[in-house]
Amino acid sequence: MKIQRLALCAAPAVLLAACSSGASTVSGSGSSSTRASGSSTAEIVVENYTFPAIATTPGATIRFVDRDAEAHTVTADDATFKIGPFDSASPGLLIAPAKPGTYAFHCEIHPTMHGTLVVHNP
Ligand SMILES: [Cu+2]
Repeated sequence: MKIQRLALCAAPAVLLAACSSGASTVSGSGSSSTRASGSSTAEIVVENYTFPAIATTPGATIRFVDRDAEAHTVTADDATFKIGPFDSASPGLLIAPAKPGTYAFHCEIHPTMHGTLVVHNP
């Protein structure tokens, strides 16, 4: 399901425009913004130039899916981690820090974008 939609969005400009303009209504199979899949991989949707709150466990893999027209980065304010730029064609993968705590991060491309990654004790 998801792969099919990605494939459509990767098709020529006309389709791509259709995909992005319909994004708000075609939110798909009820998957909301923050969803921990139960395994150690969580998927985070970055949409409307906003990061959702993220809670995870040490060493977990977090997949950032970009639904905006522009690329983003996830850069810890204290430089503990940095991924990206990633965009709608290729998600970003972040391995959560091993040390529990609260990490503030931002997007280097859009200085107004800020988020918080909370790493819980395992
Ligand atoms: Cu950004």
